[in-house]
Amino acid sequence: MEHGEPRLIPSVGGLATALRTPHESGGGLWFGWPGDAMRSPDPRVNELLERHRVRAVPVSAAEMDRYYDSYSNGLLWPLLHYKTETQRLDADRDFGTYRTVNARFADLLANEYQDGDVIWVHDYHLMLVPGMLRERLPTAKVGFFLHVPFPAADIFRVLPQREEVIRGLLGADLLGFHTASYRHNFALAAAHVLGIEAGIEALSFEDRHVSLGVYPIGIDVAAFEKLAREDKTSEDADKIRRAAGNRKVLLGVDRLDYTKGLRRRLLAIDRLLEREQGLRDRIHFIQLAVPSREKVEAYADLRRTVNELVGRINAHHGTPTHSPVQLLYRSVPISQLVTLYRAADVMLVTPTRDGMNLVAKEYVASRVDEDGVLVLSEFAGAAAEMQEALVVNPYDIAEVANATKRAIAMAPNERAARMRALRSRVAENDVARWAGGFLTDLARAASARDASPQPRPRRAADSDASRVERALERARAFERRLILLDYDGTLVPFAAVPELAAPDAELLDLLAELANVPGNEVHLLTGRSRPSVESWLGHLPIGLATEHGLLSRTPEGQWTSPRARGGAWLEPAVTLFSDLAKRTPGALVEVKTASVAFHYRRSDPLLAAARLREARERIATLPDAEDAEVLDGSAVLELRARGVHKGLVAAALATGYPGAAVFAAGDDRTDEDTFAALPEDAVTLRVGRGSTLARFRVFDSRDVRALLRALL
Ligand code: ADQ
Repeated sequence: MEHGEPRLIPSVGGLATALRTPHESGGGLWFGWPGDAMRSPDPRVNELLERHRVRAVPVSAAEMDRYYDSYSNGLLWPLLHYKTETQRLDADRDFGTYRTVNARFADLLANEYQDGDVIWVHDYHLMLVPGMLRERLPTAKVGFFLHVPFPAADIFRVLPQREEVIRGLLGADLLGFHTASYRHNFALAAAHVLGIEAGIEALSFEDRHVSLGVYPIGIDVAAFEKLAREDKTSEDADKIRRAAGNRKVLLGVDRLDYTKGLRRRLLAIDRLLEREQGLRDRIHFIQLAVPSREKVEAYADLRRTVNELVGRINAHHGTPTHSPVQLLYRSVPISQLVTLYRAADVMLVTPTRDGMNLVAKEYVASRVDEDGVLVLSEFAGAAAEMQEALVVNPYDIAEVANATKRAIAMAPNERAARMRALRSRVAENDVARWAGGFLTDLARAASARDASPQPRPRRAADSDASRVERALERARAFERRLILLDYDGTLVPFAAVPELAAPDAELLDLLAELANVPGNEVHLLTGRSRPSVESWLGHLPIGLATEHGLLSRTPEGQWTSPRARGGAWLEPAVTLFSDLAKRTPGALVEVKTASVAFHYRRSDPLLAAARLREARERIATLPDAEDAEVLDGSAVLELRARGVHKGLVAAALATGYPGAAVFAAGDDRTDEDTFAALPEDAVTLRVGRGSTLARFRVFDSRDVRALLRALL
């Protein structure tokens, strides 16, 4: 607002610049929180936002405390930067608000979505949005880019909401990271948390393919070069140098954040000046720090320590006419920033962790004179592309001090050689290339999904309880009802050990009552083998289809002969799986009549992935391998006789009981075969998450039981 007239000031940040062109030429919309502008009663503010195709997502001040300061910046940010000890202790309780705000973004996006649109979600504040969009818009092209590091799986596992967060991210078609190691960390964390197979460039999850890509963000190189070449910039840079006397100018430019390594950087300067007293009057270190996230406690603490350190260094190493460190708490316009970059003999970029770090790239882009030395932390994503810098471990204070000394003394020809190499790489991978690369891959990932055969379009299953109840009421009005039920995860919750998932008295009564209603026929369709199912439920007048329908029993208790036999492949497959399990801690093998399964939920994901690759190769060489098929389940690889699945049983039961209303419930991939085989008007129910062919969705087995009771 200036003189009462609202103005929109374009952000100079790399992201905003990168997306300006696709935004303007492609008719895009920005969705975001516009800060205080939202509270302005001035209608012109809205007009202005509208004109620039910005959609404001409202977030109240109270929500901002919980969503942004607490959960996002007090809990996620430190975790993603390996600073678990800095996490706000009780921020986990603000996850509800994080979810609410994420859902608001998803709702507003879904409202404005048009067929063919591409949605690109950015950063750790919005990690649930891709999954929420997938539920609302099953066929939308959704990409997600993480601007910060993705930490090692053992650190990520600390997050109480890890599963919901990973599921949220996996709603995307393409997930982008700055470096190959972040991508790798993510793939392993996802494999670990969800018990899915680890992959490097893609993960398969709930029948979908999620691509994982590496896109190191760049900067608007041309803009920095242009500013750097202006006469005024050179003149001002000279002024800074003159003011510094004959001293070497060292520079640090950071947000005031504990991940940026400011404290250790200052300690390194302190160490250097202590050891090399001759340097005391020969360096001038300018540290620019923009205050940020001041409501988060850890940031106030940081400011205090930084002040103390600077005071100590200047008190110990200063002279009556010179203080070695000059600390400025402020943000400066980009032209001044470039001037400083041009003036700095040595640029210190030493974060303890940083997704990328754009300052390193901005410094290099501004050095059109091919001079200057960059000291760069190996824990900044930028180090993956900028090996010609003096790369240091920021935790090793002596090493940083040495590198700084080396930078100060470096010969001009070495400086120029290193800088030229850095400049050409930064110029090549600028921000336009970053955005273009991501969007091209996203289009490819999403069209691969559209092209893959899908028997019936997936729909967003309806979780409105009253609509399920109405559908059941209609079913009740029929004279005959066919009820098909999965067992584990549908009628009972998962147990630690399969043998512990025995039916409770309430369930036994419910099934008996259902089966005794005239016109009802109840069948259990399960992957379990005959003995356990028979011992638990054999006394009830219900049908039992075990091993996914290989062996069935009529409600009257008549077992039919198996639909298929094990074949010559079975025995060697058991030997193969047992051999793999022996070499895979935590894995176990389950042998059934005509199938064998390798369970790896409790194994190391990377090891399991290697074993699965080996398993697939060796399965192909088994005798009569073509009679068997591989089924990828949740943390289980099963090899079974080809052509046996719940869908066959479901279809046979439906034709064998004509004119009946059909009700079916299940919770995993194998139940999708059931849903696919049933007529459109069947009341199909998916328990839990995941894309599904079912019409309705409920949360857990308690909901299923309640609905079955309603059927009585
Ligand atoms: P940030 O943590 O904000 O970004 P960074 O990449 O260094 O970190 O970007 C900071 C930006 O702010 C730079 O463009 C810099 O010029 C500017 N800036 C810093 N101090 C300034 C000052 N005093 N005055 C003016 N401008 C200043 C997050 C991740 C990074 C990742 C980016 C982009 O934490 O790792 O590189 O997103 O993906």
